[in-house]
Amino acid sequence: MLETHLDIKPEVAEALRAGKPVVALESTIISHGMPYPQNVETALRVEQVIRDEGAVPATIAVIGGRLKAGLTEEEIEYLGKKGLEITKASRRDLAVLVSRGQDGATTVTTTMMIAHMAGIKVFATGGIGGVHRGAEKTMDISADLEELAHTPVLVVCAGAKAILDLPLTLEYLETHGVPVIGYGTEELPAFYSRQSGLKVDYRMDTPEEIAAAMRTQTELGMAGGMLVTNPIPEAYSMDPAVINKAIDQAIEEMEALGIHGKECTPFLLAKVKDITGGDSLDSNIRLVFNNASLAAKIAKALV
Ligand code: PSU
Ligand code: MN
Repeated sequence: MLETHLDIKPEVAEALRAGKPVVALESTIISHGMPYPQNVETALRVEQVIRDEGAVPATIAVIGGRLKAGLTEEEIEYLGKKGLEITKASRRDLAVLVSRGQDGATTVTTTMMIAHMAGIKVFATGGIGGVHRGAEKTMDISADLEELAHTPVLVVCAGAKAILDLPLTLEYLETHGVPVIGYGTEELPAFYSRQSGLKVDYRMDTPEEIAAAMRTQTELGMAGGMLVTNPIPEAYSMDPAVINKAIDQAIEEMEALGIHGKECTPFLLAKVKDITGGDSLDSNIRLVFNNASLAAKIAKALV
């Protein structure tokens, strides 16, 4: 039944059959996370980073109602050009988009879902959604956290950014049984910068160690995922004071405009980019490459 909705790109299907490493990539980052044309350039380059490591990339999206595990260059270009016109697709959107034959840019949540359907175990992105600041009142908690609790896909990200309430995000992950691993660090990285002042659950220093933990989680019959947080390379790390000030200002504007729900993250990303004169976008692009490279190494260690 599933097969009637899922298209696995031949190159990806072949790699999975042959037991070769595959890394999933999301498409909300393309349509909603970055402006055109940097979004398309980044999406294509990040696939190349994965190939250079000897793994096969599978960018995931919903196109014309088909769940796609692996996109062509033309499809990536299409998602990037259409940008915000493409529906940001979380779990609640998936069945409706498919039944209507529409397009969707997959978030961490739906990328994990489709990766799992296709048999892909490792996924690289920039940042995950989390518990938003003020969630005590708004109840704005990303479905990404719930998906990490239930779907056995390992997600490599650069930590969570301060547009979220980081301590509450960690609490939520703990409650739902998701291990948070720091790659080469004990401190939770904060996306644009390496420092958050918070601790991860476990520090691991090699892709092999991470792959072993994921393999064991599966052997134990545990259904959930794992979150690997990979600090942005030193050279591109932003001053926490500068970036946090920009984030505070962006949140103030967002509240004044009454923006809420799924528009929050894309609004804040675009605003922070404007306030920092584009510096945050450069950092964002670099950390995605860094995560793709680590994810490919973990995928290789897993097969
Ligand atoms: N963080 C980023 N860039 C992004 C996102 C998060 O730095 O593009 C996207 C991811 O697709 C993530 C989604 O899954 O935003 C979370 O949205 P929400 O908070 O509405 O669940
Ligand atoms: Mn939300």
